[in-house]
Order: sequence, then C-alpha cells, then structure tokens
Amino acid sequence: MNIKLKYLLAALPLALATGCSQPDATDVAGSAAAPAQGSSAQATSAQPAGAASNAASDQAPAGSSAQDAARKSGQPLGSARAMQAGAHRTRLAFISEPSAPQAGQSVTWTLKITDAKTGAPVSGFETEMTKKMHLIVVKKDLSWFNHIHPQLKGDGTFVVTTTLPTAGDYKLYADYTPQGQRQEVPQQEVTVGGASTAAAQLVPDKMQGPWLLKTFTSHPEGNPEARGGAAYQVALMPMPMPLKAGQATMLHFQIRDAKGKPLNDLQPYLGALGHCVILSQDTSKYLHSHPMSKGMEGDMSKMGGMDMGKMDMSHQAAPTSGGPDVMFHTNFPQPGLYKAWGQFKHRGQLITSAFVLSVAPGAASAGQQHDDESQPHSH
Ligand SMILES: [Cu+2]
Repeated sequence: MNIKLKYLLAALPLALATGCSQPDATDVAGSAAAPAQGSSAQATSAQPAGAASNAASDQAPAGSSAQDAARKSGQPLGSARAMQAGAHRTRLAFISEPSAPQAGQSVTWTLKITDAKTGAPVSGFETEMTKKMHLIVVKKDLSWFNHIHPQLKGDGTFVVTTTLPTAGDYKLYADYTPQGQRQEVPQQEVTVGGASTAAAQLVPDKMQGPWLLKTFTSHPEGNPEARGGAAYQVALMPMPMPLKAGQATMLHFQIRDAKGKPLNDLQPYLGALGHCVILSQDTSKYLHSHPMSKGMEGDMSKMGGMDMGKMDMSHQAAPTSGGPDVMFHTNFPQPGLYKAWGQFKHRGQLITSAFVLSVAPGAASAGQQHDDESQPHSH
C-alpha cells in the first residue's frame, strides 16, 4: 500500500473527529537561515552570490496526516516524533550556471537530490499534482513569485532554465516527494547581481466587506514577467477572521473577469482547480495547499491534496475545472505576516494572485504549536 495513503487512512478517524486538518505546511526554518546540519548548510547561507555549487541540507520534510491529526487534536506526538526522526532523507545539491547571474539573464539550475545517508542519487520521485518537482522561486522580500517545473534528467537530477527579473536575494523551495516517502522541501538562496532596489515592505491587504479584492494580469506559465495578459479580479475571503495562528483556516478565492463577473470556465492547473503557496514574511515557513471541493468537510482537505487522485473512488473528488470559487485549507503555524499566492488557469494563461495576510497569535500558540522543530505538515 502506498505509504501516504496509509497515513491518510490512519488519520481519517482523527481528522473526522477534529475538523479541518492541517494542509501541506513545511517548516523550512532549520535550513539556510539557521544551519543545524553541518557545513553544507552553512555553505548555503554563507554563499553570497548565486551559489556556484553548494549542497543545501534538506528541511524537515512534510509530516503525515496522522501527525497533523494528532497535533490538531492534542494527541501525544510520540508517533509523529518517531516519524520525524526519519526525516532528512535527502539532500539537495544546487548548481547555478552562470553562478552569479545578472538580472534578466537566462540562468540554468541543476538540482541533484541524493540520499542523505548514502549519498546515492534518489532514483524515483512521486508524481504530485502532475509533476515530479515543483520549484517555487521568490524574491526574499516576497515582492516577486514564480512557480516552475524542473525536468527530471535521471540520476536524481533536475534541470530548469529561467530568468530572475531584478537584482537582489531570492529564495527557492524545491518541493518533491521521493518514491514511497514523504514530501521534502529544501530551500536554496540565490543572489542576482545588478543595480539593487530597496526591499519592498509587506503590507497586509485591506478587506472590502468580507473580501480582499485585487486585480491581476494573466501570464504564461513560468513567465510572470510577460506583458499583454488579460486583467482579472481575484477576491479572497479568509475564514474565520481574524486569522489566528494554529487555527484551521480556509482561503476562499473567487476568480472574476476584469468587470467583476465570476468565471465558471477555469481550466485545470496541475490537475486541480488551483494551487496555493503561502510563505511567512521571514520566508522560513512554506505552506503548500491544494484546493478542495465546495461542500466537502474541512477534514477532507487532505483529499484535495496530493492523494486526491488516489482517493477519487471512495470520496467526492475536488473539481479540476469550472469555478469561480476555489477553496484552500491551511493553518498558519505562527503569528505574523504571510503572503499567499493563489494560481488559476484561464484560457491557457495563468492568473497569479497575491495577498498579504496578518495572522494574530492563537490560543493554540502556547500549546500545540510550540514544537518549532516539526511544524505541522502533511502529504
Ligand atoms: Cu508546481
């Protein structure tokens, strides 16, 4: 039996009892910012410019549904900890060519995933949301976002060519799942040379009634700099408000045309109705959430996640096209500012919406959420 499926089934009774369970949240705090795993991690954080070639240690990988459910319900975390002990199964070695790219220059990244114990290349990867690897690229001030898909070339090696638009520091999140194992999301910092601009301030978006409402321009997949796309209004209703750390939260997006008419012809993006990545202001917390269908119970958020395809036969599947409403479940691990990017596909183009959310301390912050070594995860 697929190991994730097993976790999922194990978690189900707990999840049913406790309501909305954790979405995909990967704590990446332990990595470059606070090297705790030896010299390779230090090399990552010390590397000033684009990282000629260095090995970033992996992060605490995503935990299981069982872990989430246990955490959620206040169950002892013994089993979750035991699973966590098997963490850091893989390492990421990162090569940038050129090693110190300039703004706007084409750059090729090679990401080699090896077994942390043996050093052997990881031979197989699960297909998650139609891809073997999702690479999230952001500017460290969160003013810029891209979502690309490196190609697996064999031998645990992924390659992608891309462009970073402006000078400054960037952060990469390589989101993959070694075959039969759990998701891991190592991070990598790169620096782009050139005339640098002041870091953008993160300012929470303001509600207009129950919604946050902003306008975005569509672009081709992987190319957020492309001009000439269509305009869309994207509304976001976070619930419940105010947002609190450690609280099951739904991010309800509604996609509308430029005039505000809700769209009902969204196309599948990565096999789903949308895709949502959330980062904490300090870029340490990476939360990756998949949509669920309207009317499904909160605890079914896992079904909208990476096991969705496997669960279709026994549970209502989340729709992969249509709209205008796309719901994501999440759980902010700590108070503070976060930026959420919801991505949706329409007429072959990608609508990348971005919202800044302020999360207040929650009642659970002092209790269940104290364990910063292994924040809630899923997959
Ligand atoms: Cu992706």
